[in-house]
Amino acid sequence: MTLILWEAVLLYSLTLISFASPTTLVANLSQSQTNGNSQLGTLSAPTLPEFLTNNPLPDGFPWGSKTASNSNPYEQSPTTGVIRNYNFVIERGYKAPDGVNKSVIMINGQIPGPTIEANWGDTIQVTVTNNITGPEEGTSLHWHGLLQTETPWFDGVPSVQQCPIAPGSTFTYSFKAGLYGTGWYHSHYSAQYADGLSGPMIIYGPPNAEYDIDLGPVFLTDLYHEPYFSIVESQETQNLPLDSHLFSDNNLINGKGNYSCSQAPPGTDCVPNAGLSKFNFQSGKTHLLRLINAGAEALQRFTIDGYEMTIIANDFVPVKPYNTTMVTLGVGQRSDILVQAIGEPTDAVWMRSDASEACSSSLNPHALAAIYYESANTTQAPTSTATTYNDTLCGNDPLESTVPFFSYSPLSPPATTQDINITLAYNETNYVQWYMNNSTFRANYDNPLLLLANQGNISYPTNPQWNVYNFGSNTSIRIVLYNYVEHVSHPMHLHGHNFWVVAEGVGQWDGTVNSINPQRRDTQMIQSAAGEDQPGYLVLEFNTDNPGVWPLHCHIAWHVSSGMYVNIMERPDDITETEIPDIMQQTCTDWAIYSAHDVVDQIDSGV
Ligand SMILES: *[C@@H]1O[C@H](CO)[C@@H](O)[C@H](O)[C@H]1NC(C)=O
Ligand SMILES: *[C@@H]1O[C@H](CO)[C@@H](O)[C@H](O)[C@H]1NC(C)=O
Ligand SMILES: *[C@@H]1O[C@H](CO)[C@@H](O)[C@H](O)[C@H]1NC(C)=O
Ligand SMILES: *[C@@H]1O[C@H](CO)[C@@H](O)[C@H](O)[C@H]1NC(C)=O
Ligand SMILES: *[C@@H]1O[C@H](CO)[C@@H](O)[C@H](O)[C@H]1NC(C)=O
Ligand SMILES: *[C@@H]1O[C@H](CO)[C@@H](O)[C@H](O)[C@H]1NC(C)=O
Ligand SMILES: *[C@@H]1O[C@H](CO)[C@@H](O)[C@H](O)[C@H]1NC(C)=O
Ligand SMILES: *[C@@H]1O[C@H](CO)[C@@H](O)[C@H](O)[C@H]1NC(C)=O
Ligand SMILES: *[C@@H]1O[C@H](CO)[C@@H](O)[C@H](O)[C@H]1NC(C)=O
Ligand SMILES: *[C@@H]1O[C@H](CO)[C@@H](O)[C@H](O)[C@H]1NC(C)=O
Ligand SMILES: *[C@@H]1O[C@H](CO)[C@@H](O)[C@H](O)[C@H]1NC(C)=O
Ligand SMILES: *[C@@H]1O[C@H](CO)[C@@H](O)[C@H](O)[C@H]1NC(C)=O
Ligand SMILES: [Cu+2]
Repeated sequence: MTLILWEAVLLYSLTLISFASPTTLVANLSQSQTNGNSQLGTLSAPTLPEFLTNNPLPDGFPWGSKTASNSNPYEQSPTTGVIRNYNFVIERGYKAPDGVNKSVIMINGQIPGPTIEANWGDTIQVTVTNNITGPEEGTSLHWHGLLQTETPWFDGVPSVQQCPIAPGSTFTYSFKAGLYGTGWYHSHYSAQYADGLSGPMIIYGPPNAEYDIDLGPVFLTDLYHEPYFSIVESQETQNLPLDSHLFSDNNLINGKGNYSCSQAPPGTDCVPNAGLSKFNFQSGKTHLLRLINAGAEALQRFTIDGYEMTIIANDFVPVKPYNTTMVTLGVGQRSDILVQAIGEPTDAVWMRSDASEACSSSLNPHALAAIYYESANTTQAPTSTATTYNDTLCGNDPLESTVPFFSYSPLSPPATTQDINITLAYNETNYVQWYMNNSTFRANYDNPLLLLANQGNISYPTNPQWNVYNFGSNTSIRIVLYNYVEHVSHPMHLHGHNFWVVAEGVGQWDGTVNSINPQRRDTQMIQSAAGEDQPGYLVLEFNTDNPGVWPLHCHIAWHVSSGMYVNIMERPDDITETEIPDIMQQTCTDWAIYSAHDVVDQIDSGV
């Protein structure tokens, strides 16, 4: 009781102090100590498009008369012939994003990684050098949300389209920016991206709403102080309880956060008040913010104290603008939002992102960043009060709210339907695994499926399982996912397509679908079960306009590590007709040479 009383007094006096003199917001660590060469989260971060400064376009933007409402992006994307070149060197390092010195994997010394920018129809070309040492590891980069329609081999998933990029090797990805909006890229090798190997990817296209200032990426990530490999090891341990939870240590906005060092184990290299992200607002202007959930596990709830926000795109799909005071983002999802700076020129206000307490597990779920108007004192902490919201639903906004701007409807009925049950169980040696139709996935790094299918090989080992669903030459596919597990919802991500979400909910799906211009996107939450015969369900549809082998998986890093993953094989006959560049086979030759003398420690599914 004394303790409670003492806490009350302490809280009270803190409140008094903060009223007496506003707390300052001066970082204890330099930008280089928290985020390396990245400028994200600083007041000097550029507004976008940054590249226009160096690469002015003679005739404005290159999409001509195409607008967000008159062009089908899947059939009518422009081809500009412009190549946007990036050179990425991947290395391990130590940074302290929230003041705790931790092992990270960086691109060009940056965490988050460099922002890729392109116009709709450009070619993005990224040369990746794997310089990961101490220990060496393979790697690969996936371009989340892009369809790879002309280049299905550059999707970046080891065991599917390529062998891992061997330590010391260099590999060049080259693909079209065929969709536009806010995307991101990340490593698809084990859970590497949880150590920071990811970054924003922004593609400019015709707008579907007016705004004045593009503030650029707002990168939301849960943070784990332990290296990703140790976390995966801790999950791939015998006899873990089926309902055990792995808690993140913190939550970050643009790679920065605050941490109370007394929470850390004794001896932790920790500095309090490391520094929070800061953003500029100009009074009277409308700002575009590009929210990206690039985390490992957490469902993010994004708010700006007292502000209404207008959502204009979900993933790479512009939507009819709708208003909200809280934006929900599952891992992998993006939302473009417009925010009107309705305050005074001297205003300062908190931006917040909470790892949902109902849907996720975090020791410090509340991420903060400061927004400063043009005449605000940028060393003072804002004093605004958090917007309250309902944290109950572990799903996305209602499908009635999320209506694509360009109207496009699925064929009805689809040519084929596949049900997939999602369950959680111990495997034969008592490790907790996720099962898709009773089968947990394990990658074979040495035999990428697309390359085998290209040679006409479409029959694969069933133990361990490669979870290949061969849809033959069907012209359209419906996938009905049932989540039989209670208290866990999942962000389901499909490569190679924006799927239609034709139904979503909890209980026995009654077969009803929304078939008129339903929400399209590349990642959608499936809700948890509400009881034994009350599964969460998610009904996806897409047309098979993109021959290839496409992962469909949960985007929670630790779940995909434990097998929550299948491969969609689309039009294998056309895959055999495809000419795949020799460099894809070269990734396997290099990987074979490397793995012949270094043991590859694949403790998880591999992707
Ligand atoms: C960090 O900042 C706080 C206040 O902002 C200060 O009290 C503390 O001494 C600083 N710590 C270090 C290691 O600089
Ligand atoms: C972080 O830890 C690494 C490894 O222990 C060490 O080399 C480095 O100096 C530390 N960095 C800081 C800023 O303390
Ligand atoms: C890779 O790392 C080594 C050792 O740190 C360094 O000497 C080399 O310059 C790096 N390579 C690249 C391409 O940065
Ligand atoms: C950051 O954390 C420190 C230590 O817990 C705390 O004293 C300080 O008030 C926090 N700063 C902010 C802006 O939340
Ligand atoms: C949406 O929010 C904006 C900005 O607060 C506001 O101007 C607009 O009137 C709102 N629209 C609706 C339909 O409420
Ligand atoms: C900004 O706020 C800080 C901290 O309260 C104060 O020390 C400084 O004088 C202020 N600057 C201006 C220009 O008012
Ligand atoms: C919160 O959301 C849940 C799920 O959508 C709903 O059942 C509940 O009524 C809501 N609560 C409030 C107070 O609005
Ligand atoms: C999924 O589980 C339900 C309930 O146990 C069962 O009736 C159904 O046959 C299963 N479907 C598949 C594809 O395994
Ligand atoms: C069970 O899962 C663990 C962890 O992925 C794996 O090492 C082990 O081989 C699996 N056991 C069987 C019998 O497949
Ligand atoms: C689903 O599981 C059943 C039973 O193991 C199996 O017969 C069937 O082939 C599986 N379906 C697919 C598409 O793998
Ligand atoms: C899935 O596995 C369970 C337990 O091994 C078994 O009882 C069930 O029949 C299997 N279901 C299918 C569709 O194979
Ligand atoms: C297909 O490839 C797998 C993996 O290399 C191999 O085990 C299998 O024998 C091959 N099948 C055929 C028909 O070549
Ligand atoms: Cu999951």
